[in-house]
Amino acid sequence: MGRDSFDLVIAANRLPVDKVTAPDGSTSWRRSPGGLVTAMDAVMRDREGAWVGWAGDAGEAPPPFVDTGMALFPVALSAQEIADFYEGFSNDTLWPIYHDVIVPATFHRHWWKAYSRVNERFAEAVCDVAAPGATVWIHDYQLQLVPALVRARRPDVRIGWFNHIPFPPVELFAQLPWRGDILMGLLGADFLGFQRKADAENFVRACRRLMSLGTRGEQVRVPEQDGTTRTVRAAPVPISIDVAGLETLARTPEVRARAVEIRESLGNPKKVLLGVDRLDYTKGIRHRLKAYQELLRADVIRPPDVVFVQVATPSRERVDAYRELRTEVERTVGQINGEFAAIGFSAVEYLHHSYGREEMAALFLAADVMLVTPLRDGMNLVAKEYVTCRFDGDGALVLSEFTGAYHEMRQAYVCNPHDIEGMKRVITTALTDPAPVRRRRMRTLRRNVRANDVQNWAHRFLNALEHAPRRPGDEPPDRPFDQPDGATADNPVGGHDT
Ligand code: GDG
Repeated sequence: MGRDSFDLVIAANRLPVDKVTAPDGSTSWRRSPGGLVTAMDAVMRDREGAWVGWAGDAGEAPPPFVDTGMALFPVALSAQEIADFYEGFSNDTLWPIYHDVIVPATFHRHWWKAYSRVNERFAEAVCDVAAPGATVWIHDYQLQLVPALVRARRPDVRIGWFNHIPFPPVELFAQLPWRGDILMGLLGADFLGFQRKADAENFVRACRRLMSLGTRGEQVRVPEQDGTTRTVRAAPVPISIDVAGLETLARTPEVRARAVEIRESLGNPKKVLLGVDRLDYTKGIRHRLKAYQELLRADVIRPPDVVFVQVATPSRERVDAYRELRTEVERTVGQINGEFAAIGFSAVEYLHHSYGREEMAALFLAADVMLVTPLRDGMNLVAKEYVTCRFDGDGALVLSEFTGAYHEMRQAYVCNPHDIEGMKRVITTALTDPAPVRRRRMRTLRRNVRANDVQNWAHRFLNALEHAPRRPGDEPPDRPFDQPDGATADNPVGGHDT
């Protein structure tokens, strides 16, 4: 590795590469699919960039290496830390709290200790490679303590953090025994980016209510140990996808031919419905299946005219709530097929695998109706990927109003996944609307997604970080900071919103 310090340092739980083991036992790195890598490509083109993250295996970390033009610095996680920091605190404490407590959160003090320790390790790794005055961009809920830990060691660097998932309302966030440490960890940043305006507002409100900090609009005032104050800005910067790259892929003759082949192997139904999700309880797969089952029972739709393909990518299989979800989803799929399939065709094609990008694009192109019905989702990239692949202008997107994507894609067939009757109506409309109506909606959706692609998102984030006010006086002096609104340590969620 040539350099040892960098102007731009990314820190994310995972490195942007996966280890591949060949049949002869040799190993190499393959760039992970996913928009974040593409976005970083765009911003690293003109600067020297480094990426700090876990390489995916328990135990000692591999030495730093360069891959696809990025300097990669692996952080080690022991098997115990994977269980406590990652599966435990990140995915079984924070994830449910940040997603409306769809399942109850689990609290363990030793998970929190592991979370703090691993965040320390990430912060050290970042400080080791950041050049003087560097820009540090930290990602997601696994690394919420890193901003303050980096600032304590390196006051010279500019620190940004982006939350890929929702930030919960203060009433839910307040359940966390370590809520104060998390808020102070995040407030080490200069700029905090969120998917929706409501997420940024929830964060600012939590600072006011739980930490008694002064706030004004998007800004939070943080007292420093030396008696001065600092300003931190929290604002929405909704993430997107690599629109040009994905559309180019969808237009290739191979992907188009594969889309035709997929429909043929499904028996050329009149309508194909599709769901693509990590098998996660936030994604609303159970509610979607229930609505579909009731539509079948009411004879509104019937196989083999209609078939529903559900890709459920394996996810977090060592966490109990995920194991239970899988059992339940698979039981329902079995029930639906038992009732409505016949020899030679099924009512639900359930695929518990992960597929290549080409296959995903072909599935999108083959689907008449895309069902994106999460109970809560930070953004949901699948919604944006579907409309991007529909260069033919056809297709219908059914979209939950509880996704971040809904705020940019209101021309979709919008549904509330908790309202099964309502969801059935929306799915029926999406299946039966005349082509001109469908195509008009799709045209607007495609335009909206194109207007904010992932490269644009990365530039917007870095621009906001660069211009974030750092000291009082940097921000426009239009009105005084709101004082904390009467909340106390005993009654943190009391008081009124201003
Ligand atoms: C988090 C937030 C936010 C899925 N299966 C396969 C596959 N995928 C791809 C999809 C999409 C991505 O994975 C999933 O992104 P989502 O946005 O839908 O959801 P999360 O994984 O929960 O992501 C979310 C996101 O971060 C970004 O900020 O939008 O709200 O929860 O790109 O296409 N890709 C391939 N094979 C699969 O089997 N190749």
